[in-house]
Amino acid sequence: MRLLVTGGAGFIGSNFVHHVVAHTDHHVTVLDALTYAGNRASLAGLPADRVSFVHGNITDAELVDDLFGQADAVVHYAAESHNDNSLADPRPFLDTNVIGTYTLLEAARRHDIRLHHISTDEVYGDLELDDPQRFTDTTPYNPSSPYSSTKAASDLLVRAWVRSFGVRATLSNCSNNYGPYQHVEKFIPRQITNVIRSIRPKLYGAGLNVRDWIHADDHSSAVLAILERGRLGETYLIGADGEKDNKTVVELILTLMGQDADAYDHVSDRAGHDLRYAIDSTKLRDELGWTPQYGDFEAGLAATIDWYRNNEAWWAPAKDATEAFYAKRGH
Ligand code: NAD
Ligand code: TDX
Repeated sequence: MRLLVTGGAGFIGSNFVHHVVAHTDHHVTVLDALTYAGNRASLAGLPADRVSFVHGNITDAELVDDLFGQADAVVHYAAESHNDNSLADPRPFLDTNVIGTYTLLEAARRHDIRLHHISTDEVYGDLELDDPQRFTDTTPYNPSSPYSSTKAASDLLVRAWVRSFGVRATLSNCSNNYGPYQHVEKFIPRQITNVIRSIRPKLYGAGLNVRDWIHADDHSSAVLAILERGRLGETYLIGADGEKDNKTVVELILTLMGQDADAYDHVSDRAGHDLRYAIDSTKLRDELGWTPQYGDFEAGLAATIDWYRNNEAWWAPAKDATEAFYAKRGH
């Protein structure tokens, strides 16, 4: 199969490309605009006869049309992905997440091509800490931030194009990913690289917010299962039962890196900060037989810490600008 992967130079997209090369015979064409979040080095070392790279924007209808004409299926990761950026400047989120997804849907319709749309659990809003319920594919949409509202909009466009035009699409909403190649603006890599740089980790507010962590490689195996065996028009939630509060995660990073567990600072909270996400992935597991491989969060985190220690050349160019952005916002 010839796969077109949008956003394949980003964190989760590049992990997916590595996964596809390792576990299938598919050929991958990456379409990526190389925004601040895209990095060609995340695809280094992959065989040239399996992966090709196109530098371009998903809002470029002519380019997208051309690439859809050469592919058998499309996996759509490209997005503006960071909540704090969406609070500082929402516009690029509308352009890429909404207009970009619309552009792909129109091309999918013209070419009758199979499309898998990648989304997030944040479209469902947040849960109370003691709520026994977790998100399922019937949970009502209730996004909080400019980021999550544009992802919700993109999901609804996909569903409308399935129903109105018969586009052959599936959707997935995944919880928080961790692993190699994640930008240093995100929580886990920010704290790991802070410790490497002798900067104290920064916890928003009291740090009681809960995220449901999954390794990016487990996200990739789930997407491949949906692409190959998922029912058209369906939404699958992807999660690995990894709920942890932020304070626990920071303390674990510090301990694994040989520091005192309390050697971090509390900083100002994020506006509108979602309290808790939690995924019920029963549908994915029962229908498609998917199971996560990285059951041990502490082991996965230790491997991720090693990766950042061994790949400073990959993340160092982005570190100072990221910390300057946070300093300006009191984070
Ligand atoms: P990322 O910010 O690391 O990567 C995004 C990639 O998309 C970058 O390579 C960037 O250059 C590219 N891109 C951005 N705008 C583009 C455009 N207009 N045209 C072409 N390419 C463009 O993001 P990520 O964390 O890897 O997230 C990937 C996808 O997974 C997103 O759709 C996100 O909503 C979703 N998701 C992320 C998480 C998470 O924990 N990070 C969880 C669930 C879902
Ligand atoms: O320095 C920090 N300190 C801190 O306490 C940062 C950067 C974050 N946080 C908190 C905020 C969140 O509660 O950590 C948690 C995780 O923050 P992010 O890494 O920014 O992720 P989040 O906002 O949860 O969104 C992520 O998961 C869902 C991805 O960025 C999204 O793309 C995905 O859709």
